[in-house]
Amino acid sequence: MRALSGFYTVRADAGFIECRARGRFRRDGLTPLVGDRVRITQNPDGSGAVDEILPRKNAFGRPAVANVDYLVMLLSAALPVTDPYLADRITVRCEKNRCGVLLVINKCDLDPGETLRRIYESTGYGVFPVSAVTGEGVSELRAAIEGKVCCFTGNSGVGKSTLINALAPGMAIPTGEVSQKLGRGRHTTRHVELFDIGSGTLLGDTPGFASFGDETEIPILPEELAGLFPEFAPYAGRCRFDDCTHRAEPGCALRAAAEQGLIHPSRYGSYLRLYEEASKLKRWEIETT
Ligand SMILES: Nc1nc2c(ncn2[C@@H]2O[C@H](COP(=O)(O)OP(=O)(O)O)[C@@H](O)[C@H]2O)c(=O)[nH]1
Ligand SMILES: [Mg+2]
Ligand SMILES: [Zn+2]
Repeated sequence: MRALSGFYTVRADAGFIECRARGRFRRDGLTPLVGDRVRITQNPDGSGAVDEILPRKNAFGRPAVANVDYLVMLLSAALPVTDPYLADRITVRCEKNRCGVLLVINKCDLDPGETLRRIYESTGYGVFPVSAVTGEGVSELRAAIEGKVCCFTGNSGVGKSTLINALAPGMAIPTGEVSQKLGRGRHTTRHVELFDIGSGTLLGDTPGFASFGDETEIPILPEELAGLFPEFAPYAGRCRFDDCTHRAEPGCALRAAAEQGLIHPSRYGSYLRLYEEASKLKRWEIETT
């Protein structure tokens, strides 16, 4: 439930147990993450030791959380207006990490965000128009995340703190972009925690868009990118060329689908931009190895 300076707070049947990790984790280059399922041994003094980390469904570098069921991304058509490209960078990262995605269109009292709604309803991801201020749509979102491990992300000012408070009224969840740096100099430690907001729903760290993901994430290769847009799946293998990159090749089924509006042009546009980015990364990697 919590990681802080080499101490891991584990929720067990017997309650919360403060644990250290066995030395061999360090030797194996493994660190327990918040969200991990672990086996522990309890010491006579009540403290514990993490003996084993059970296989992970997924893991993120930032937020440093494992076994996330849903990344809940907040978007808004009112200020600050969300750039869908920034959101698409993150949906792709979630697909790569095998993590579910929910899209919340917040500030619907100011602007219903019809365009964002059309873009993301076309992806198949769950889309929730809400207003964290009026409470509209909040109970539907609460039901969708019941019993799940979730992390929220979105631009600064999009309403993450307000929405988390609306989901868990009176719980005073510390939502101020929860990753804090404690200490100075060489021994800078990050504090990460999961909060139980009831009904088995656990809320993890809440990074802004800008700090989502980090250098520890596995790079995404250009040729795998199309597979990370779930709504592109019906067109897989239907292009004229087997090695189609879905950019300018003749007979590209995916580009044709985008031109016909079967794939949202905003998502196809993000694909093209991300492809360029991923290609640069790949060239750089080849040059340095
Ligand atoms: N009108 C309106 N304002 C909102 C809504 N959600 C958040 N806000 C306001 O937007 C500002 C930023 O919200 P905050 O929760 O701090 O955003 P965060 O930076 O993502 O945590 C605050 O002034 C909130 O009151 C909403 O649904 N409707
Ligand atoms: Mg906040
Ligand atoms: Zn193609």
